[in-house]
Amino acid sequence: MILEKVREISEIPVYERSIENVLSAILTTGDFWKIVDLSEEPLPLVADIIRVLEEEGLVKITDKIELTEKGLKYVKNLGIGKRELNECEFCEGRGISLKNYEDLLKKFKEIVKNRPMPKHEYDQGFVTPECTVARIALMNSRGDLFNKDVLVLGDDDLTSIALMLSKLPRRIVTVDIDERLINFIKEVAEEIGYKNIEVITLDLRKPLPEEYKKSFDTFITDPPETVFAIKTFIGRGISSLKGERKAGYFGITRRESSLDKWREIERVLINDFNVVITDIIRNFNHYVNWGYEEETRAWKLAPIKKKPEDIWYKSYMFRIETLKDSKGFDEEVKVGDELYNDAESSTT
Ligand code: N4P
Repeated sequence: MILEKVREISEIPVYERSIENVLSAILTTGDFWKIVDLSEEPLPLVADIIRVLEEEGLVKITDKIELTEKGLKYVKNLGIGKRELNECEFCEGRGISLKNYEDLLKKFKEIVKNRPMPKHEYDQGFVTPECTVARIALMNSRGDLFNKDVLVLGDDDLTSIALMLSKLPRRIVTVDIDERLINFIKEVAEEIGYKNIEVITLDLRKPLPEEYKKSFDTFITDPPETVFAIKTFIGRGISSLKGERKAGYFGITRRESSLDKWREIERVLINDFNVVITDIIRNFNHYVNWGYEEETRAWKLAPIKKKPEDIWYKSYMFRIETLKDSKGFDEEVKVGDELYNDAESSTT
C-alpha cells in the first residue's frame, strides 16, 4: 500500500526494497541528509517516500524525522532493522592507504586553501583533499599513472594539482569550462615550476580538439549525474585513449541515480562503448557541502529545511579498461540544462 502510493507520486522507479531502505535509515537517524546517505536511494525518491510515510501516520516530522508508534510497529512486523555505514576507520571505506602519500596530502591541502569556490551554474562540488589524494594512490596502484599521459576532464576537484605534485605522470592535460579553475591550475603549475601540463578551457558539449584524440593512457572525470553527461564526458575520455587496455576513472553516485539509471549507465559502458568495468569502490568520493544548498532542488524537496552538517553526498569510483573494439563518443551535443538535470538529480 505504501509502495502503490509512492508509485503514484514519484517519477523514479520504486521497489519494496527502496521503502525498506528508507525505513531502516530512519531507525538509525532523524536527519534527512543522513537518511539519503544511509538509504542510498535517490534524494527525490527519499523525499517522496517520507511524504507518504507521514501521510500514513508512520512517520512524524518535527525538527527531525522519526517513526510514530504505528511506524515502529510497522517496521517490527516487516522485520526491518537499523543500518550502519560501518566503514573502515583508517581509509574511510576507500580501501586505499594514504601512508605513502602523507607528504603529498600536506602540500595539496596547503595549495588548495584559496581554491575557487563551487559554482552552482556548473553543478560544481569538490571532494575532500583526502579523496583527491586517494585517487592518485588508487590510479598509481593500478599502474595508470607512472610515466603515463593523463587527461583530466573537468577539474573542480583539482585532481590535476595532486597529479602534478605526485610527479608520477609523464604528461597532464586538463580541460574545464570554468576559467577560474583553469587559471588557478596554471598559477599553481608556475609556482611549483611544473612544465608538463597543458590546461584548456572547453565546454565538453563540444568534442575534444583532434590532437587530443587517441593520445592518453588514462583519463579521470566526475561528470554531472545525467546519463547524457555521463555518456558525453566518459565517451570523450575513451576517445582520448591511445587504444586497448587503457584506463578511465569516474564517480557515479546513488544520491542522484536509481539503480535503474545505474543499469542504463552500465549498459552504455558495456554495450555502447565496449569497455570493461574493473573496479567499483563504494563511497570512495566524499563531497564537501558546496555552500549553495538553499538554491537547489534538493533543498526544495527536503522535508526539513536544515543545512547538512556532515558530508552526505558520496559517489562510487568506477574504473574501466578499454579492450579490442572499444569506442568513445565524439559528436557535439546540443543541449542546455538537460546536461545537468533529470528526474533523479537534485543538487542544482
Ligand atoms: C554534485 C557533484 N552540486 C554536488 C554539487 N557532482 C559533480 C562534482 C564534480 N566534482 C558529483 C557527480 C558524481 N558523478
